[in-house]
Order: sequence, then structure tokens, then C-alpha cells
Amino acid sequence: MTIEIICAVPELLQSPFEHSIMKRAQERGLLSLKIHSLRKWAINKHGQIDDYQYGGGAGMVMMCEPLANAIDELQQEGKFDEIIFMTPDGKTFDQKQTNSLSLKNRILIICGHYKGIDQRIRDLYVTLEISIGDYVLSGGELAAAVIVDAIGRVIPGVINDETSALTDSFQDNLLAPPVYSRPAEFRGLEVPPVLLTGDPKKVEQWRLEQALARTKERRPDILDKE
Ligand code: 6GU
Repeated sequence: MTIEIICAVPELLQSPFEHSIMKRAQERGLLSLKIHSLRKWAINKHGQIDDYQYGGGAGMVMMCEPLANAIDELQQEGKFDEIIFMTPDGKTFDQKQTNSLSLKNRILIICGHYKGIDQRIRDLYVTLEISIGDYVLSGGELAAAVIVDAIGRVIPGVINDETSALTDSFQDNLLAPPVYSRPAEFRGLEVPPVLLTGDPKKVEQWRLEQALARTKERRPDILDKE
């Protein structure tokens, strides 16, 4: 899968993908990430990509031309399956959206800054608008890093243990159960004895009960999500 990102501050997107699972995904050729600085398509030699908004008011707007030229140029290599704009007024991102995007071949993510991007780019190009929650970030880059990480780890072959991504919280509308590692006793707290029985059926049953109890207590809203 190829994910391309257009943004104003590409430095914000370097480190998150240079380590651990996202690094491995790229090394294995399962994920190809291309990060483009919008400045490359600036309208003048000062690197201008934003301007005042019509109608007045505080905050700059990312202009049409640099974005349209960037998207047009990138699309010469082939159409994107989805052109996503990261914005707090988008649809709230969740695991279902993650899984669905992980099945695409080539997607483009546009990160906004300042007051956002000219509405005409949204009208002409954008096919999906995504928010990562009800709070405002200073730019779309960190939000893009969040969704790329979420998408990347569910691409088949990225996580070594095939079942691991499927047992994450949210995959079956359940939060994950508690997990334990050595030692068997720590500061007077013992690992639940069922986990030491070596009986996979009992362990699975216990994990399901724990996941259900945790979800009922903390996130009853996700239990009856489709
Ligand atoms: Cl996608 N962008 C910005 N700037 N703020 C956000 C967001 C996105 N999602 C939640 N807050």
C-alpha cells in the first residue's frame, strides 16, 4: 500500500515512521510512505502557500494553487483511491475506518494548518474528511501520523503474529483484556491463576469475560456499534 502525505511541516512526520512496527512495514515493502512539503508548490520564491481569508478575520488559509498543483502532479502517477483531508470538522476516526482504509492501494492525505484550506480544494478533490477527536491540534500532521500508524499496523504481514492486530481493543467492539508478564507475583499482586493453567480454552474464556466487563464499565457505547 502507498500512502502519500502533503503537508506544510514535513519534519513533524519524520520520526514516527522511523521506528518499530512502522519501520518494519516499510522495510518489508508492505507500506510505502511518501511525504511531500507543500512548499515545493509555493506560488512564489518566498515559499508562500497561505493567504488572508476573504471576508476578514484572524488566521491564514492554505491557498488553492499550491494544493491543486501538488495533487495534480502526484495524480499523474495514477489516481488515488482516496484523498483525505485531516480536519477537526471531519468524521471521527475509528477502527472500522482504519480497517477499511488498510484495504486501499494508494491514498493521499492532506494536512491543514492555520485556519484550514480553501473550501474549493475540499469541493474539487477531497473524498474523505477525518478528525481524530473533539479537540483542536495546531496542524493536521500529528493527526495524519496517528491514522497512518493505525492503518499501517493492520496491513496483513506487518505485525508478526497474524492474530495480534485482530485481538486489539476495538477490533470486535471490545476493549482488550488485562495482560501480565513475569514475575508471577509483584508487590503482593499475583497474576490471575487461570493464566498459569496452560489451558488455552480457559484462558480464552477468561479473556473474553474480562474484555466484556471492561467494555461495559468503561465504554458501554461501543458494545452495540455495528
Ligand atoms: Cl485531523 N486536525 C486538527 N488540526 N485538529 C484536530 C484534528 C485534525 N483532529 C482532531 N483535532
